[in-house]
Amino acid sequence: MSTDQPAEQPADQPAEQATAAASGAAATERFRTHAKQNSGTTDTDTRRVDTLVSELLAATHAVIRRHQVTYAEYDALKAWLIQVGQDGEWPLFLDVWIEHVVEEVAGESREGSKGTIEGPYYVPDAPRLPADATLPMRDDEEGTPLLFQGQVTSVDGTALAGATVEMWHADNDGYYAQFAPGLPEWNLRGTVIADDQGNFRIHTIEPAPYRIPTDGSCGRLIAAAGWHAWRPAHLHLKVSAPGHQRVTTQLYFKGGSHVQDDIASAVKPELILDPAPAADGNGRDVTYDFVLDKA
Ligand code: MBD
Ligand code: FE
Repeated sequence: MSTDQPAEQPADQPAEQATAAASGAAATERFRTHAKQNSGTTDTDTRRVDTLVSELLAATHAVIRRHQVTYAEYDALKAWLIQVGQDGEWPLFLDVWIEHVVEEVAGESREGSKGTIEGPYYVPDAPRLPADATLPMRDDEEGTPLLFQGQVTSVDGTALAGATVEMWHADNDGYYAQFAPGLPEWNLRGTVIADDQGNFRIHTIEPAPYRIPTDGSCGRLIAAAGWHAWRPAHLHLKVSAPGHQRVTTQLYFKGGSHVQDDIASAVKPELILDPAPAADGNGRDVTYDFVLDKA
């Protein structure tokens, strides 16, 4: 993942040189070494594979008949599918256009805090930090300072001492460490351990909206279909505690661009923050509490 990245680049060569192929390759490698639920087709029942794949194919056949799909269109699809793999953009494609429904199904029976998709850019084992912490960042990290604080409790109201709050997000240019060149390995990524009351205070900066790379296959699809390429600015989180289900979520900013039309369909009303001007006059503060379902 980070191993084939150039080491630190000079400050005059910022992350704008990020390419779809480089971030796609990193996301593909990350998935191979740490698939979301660590499972594959090997433990899926034959009859279920038959049902799911047969219905998926039948849905595709129906679209071809309904829209009289031509050989030219079939070949364009074939070329595009081949290229998605070559660009390493399957994680991006799947997480942007499909994962939200998988998450909807998976989260249906949970009562605690709402989750949403994980996306392609989570990396486990970010540096462990105390309950009152600043995420790793560059000395001259740009962006509005943000204090994100809250408490982790169980659905029964008990404070969850020592809960783990993993946070990762893009920088002020919309780039993720380990998936764009020139960023320190753990920039804006951390594993915060809540205090004995389940409280945490995380100092970071507000991320910029994320734009799907335009130079790869997903970008070509977006252009060909006349869509936009944007996700609203967001913080990614995984919150966990012993005896409880881990929640994977994202939080957005009220009034931010594309909160209403996220290309990844991953915004829910419960996930929109409304930060206030900071008490110390520097940036913004927001409180958001997490409630975890029992395991
Ligand atoms: C992201 O940052 C993201 O969170 C998702 C879901 C897809 C692409 C980029
Ligand atoms: Fe993201």
